[in-house]
Formats: sequence, C-alpha cells, structure tokens
Amino acid sequence: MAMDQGVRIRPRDPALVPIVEKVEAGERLSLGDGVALFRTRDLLTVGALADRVNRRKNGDRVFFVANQHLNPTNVCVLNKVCVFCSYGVSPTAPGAYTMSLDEAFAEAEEAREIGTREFHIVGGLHQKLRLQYYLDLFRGLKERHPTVHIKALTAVEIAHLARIEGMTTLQVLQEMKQAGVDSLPGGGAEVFGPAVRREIAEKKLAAEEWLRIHREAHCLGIPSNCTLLYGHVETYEDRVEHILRLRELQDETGGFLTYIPLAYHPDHNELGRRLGREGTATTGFDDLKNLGVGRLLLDNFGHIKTHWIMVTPKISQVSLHFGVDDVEGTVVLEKITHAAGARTPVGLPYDEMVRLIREAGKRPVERDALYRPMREFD
Ligand code: V47
Ligand code: SF4
Repeated sequence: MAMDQGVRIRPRDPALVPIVEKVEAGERLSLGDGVALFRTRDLLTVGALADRVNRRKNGDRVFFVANQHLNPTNVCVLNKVCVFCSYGVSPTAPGAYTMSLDEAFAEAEEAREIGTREFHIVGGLHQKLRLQYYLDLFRGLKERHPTVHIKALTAVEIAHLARIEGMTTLQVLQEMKQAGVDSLPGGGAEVFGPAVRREIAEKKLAAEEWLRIHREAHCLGIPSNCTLLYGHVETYEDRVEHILRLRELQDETGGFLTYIPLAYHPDHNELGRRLGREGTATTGFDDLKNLGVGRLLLDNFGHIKTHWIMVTPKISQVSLHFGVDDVEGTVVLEKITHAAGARTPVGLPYDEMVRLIREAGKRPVERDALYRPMREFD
C-alpha cells in the first residue's frame, strides 16, 4: 500500500527501525513488533507512527458521543472472583443497590434535556435479576427515548443470564436485539491469557467464551466494542497476544467498532492490596503507549477510543496525537472506575468535549453510537 507523503519518521530506538519501515509500507505488525513497541522508551516514535496511521483513516476528525452510563445494579456473584474490581459487591454489603425499572427510567429521563444519543448499560451479575428485567428495561427505554441507541450488557453478563435462564448465549442475544439493544460494550475481556486470568479473575468467563459471544453478536448484526485491562500483573506479551486475538476476530467478522484500553485502578480492591498498589494508578507514559500500540496493531479497526474517565481528560487530549480518534463521551455519571479510586469527574459537559478536541488542533465531530457524524465543528 502506498504511504502518505509525511516526513520520514526516524526513531531514536534502533529496535523500532524495522517497525517504522513496516508501517510506512502498510504492512501488518507481528507479535514481536507489538512487544518491541511496548518495551521501547521511544514514546514519541510510537506516537508519531500511530498518529500517521490514524490520520490516514480519520484525517483530523475526532469523535465524541453524547452518552449516558446506566448501571442497574452493583450486586455481583463474581465480587470475590474479579479481584481487580471495586464495583461489584455482595447483596448484603453496605452500598449494595439494585434499581427498580422505575428508578432506571427516572435516571434516564435526564437524556431529554442533554441530548443523549446513547445509553451505555452495564452492571453486576445479580443472582435474582432475570432476563425479563433487562428486556423490560430495554423496551421501556426505547419507548421513552426511541432515537437513543442502546449499548448494553457485556459478554460476561450475557453468559450469566444464559446460565440462569437455561438458554444459549445466542438466544439471549436474539432476545436482547428484539428488545432494542443496538450494540454491545467491550467490557469483561480483561486479559485473555489464561495465567493472568487465573490470577485476576479465576472462574470468570474464559477468553474463548468472550470471543464466541462477540462473534455471535456480530453474526446477528449487533456490532460491539472491545477492551484490554492493563497496568496490573500482565506482561507485554500478554497485552499483545490479547490485542492480536481481537484483530483475528475482526478479520473474521468486521463487527468491532472500536478498541478501548482500560487503565487498571487499584483502590478498594483485593488486587490493589495484594500488589501494594493502592493510590498508584497507571502512568501517563503507559496510558499513551497502550493507545498508540493499539492503533498500530489493530490495522483492521476504524477507531481507537480513549476512556478519559480512566486516564484523565488531559491524557486523553494529548492522546489525540498518539493515534486516538475517539474521546468517548459525556458519560454523565460514571460509577465503576470511581469505585476504584478514579479522581476524574464523573461526567464532562458537551462544550468541554468540544474544547478539548479543538485545543488539540483537531476537528470535533459529535457522532452517534455507530460513528455516523451528527454535528461537525470547525
Ligand atoms: O469490564 C473493573 C473494567 C470494565 C476496574 O464499550 C476496571 O464503549 C479499571 O468496559 N480499574 C467496564 N478497570 C468498563 C468498560 C467500558 C468503559 C467505557 C466504554 C466502554 C465501551 C466500555 O471496567 C469492566 C472491567 O474490565 N474494570 N474494575 C478497575 N479497578
Ligand atoms: Fe462483577 Fe464485572 Fe466487577 Fe467482575 S468486573 S466483579 S463481573 S461487576
């Protein structure tokens, strides 16, 4: 493939020379390339390369969405299993909550005033909340907000509902689609490598199951997102192998909309205590690295999303020159990362999203959940 005419990138780290050549020739990067990119201290070369790839795909447009997170319950049967999570709790824990449908509809009412285009709905795996509750929630939301896209339930929640209902995950997905679900969020993937999974989420849905459920969704015409939880016990090889499995599924289905690396937050959870990491989140260097390397390895993805909630709005803004074209959205009220010590705001006003993008010298585009432009700014 012919490369763009930009100035030749000259890495300071000689290990990156063959990678620069490959990217300039439009060649796909390998496992070894990915590991070298994570290992290098030459962050600016990673950023320049990722920026070049992103500009080829998205020009100087940066997307954001007016979205609203809804978390129906924090009660989760896996609260002792996912040792990295501070959100999921037992039903008797202080602060445990489960929304009635009316409470969820009332929280969603804010959508009318602030122009929400997407509900992002995820939560814990509640032993007693049946599939019908979720189907009623989706139908009720669609009735009340017919133009708002519903992005709901991680593969882990879908597998849980299938298990308690004695259904297949495909059947659950079909019911969800009929009830108005338009796409799936990318959570629950964590790190696919079995050794890491054993350490941070033993007995949680295996990698193969997570990938199978996303494949099923794609086959039903439900697009989805995908994630990697980084910054805990995983190695660079674990990160790259995980990303390459996502690339493989994307080659097969084309159903992923975007990739979102998630920065591990160590407060108020077992893993943070075990690692002696409380109060020390990931560094800006590693946050930018994960975004840039994601852009470079996932050559078949249209978009790379920074979750500003986890890496701060400032790092997200800088990442717009490190291969990122999507700054998530307004969010309104985030709970999962804040339970684990995030010090970022729980939501950002629409105008602030526009300002962050503009000040980075990029063109803000308010998108819908499927990346169709809704409003473009100069
Ligand atoms: O699945 C849990 C992660 C995920 C912690 O699809 C943690 O557009 C960091 O998936 N530190 C939920 N991460 C969030 C998620 C997401 C977020 C934004 C956008 C999208 C999307 C998806 O959060 C969980 C888990 O992987 N998580 N605990 C923690 N302590
Ligand atoms: Fe439950 Fe999800 Fe937290 Fe695991 S990450 S404990 S499945 S809420």
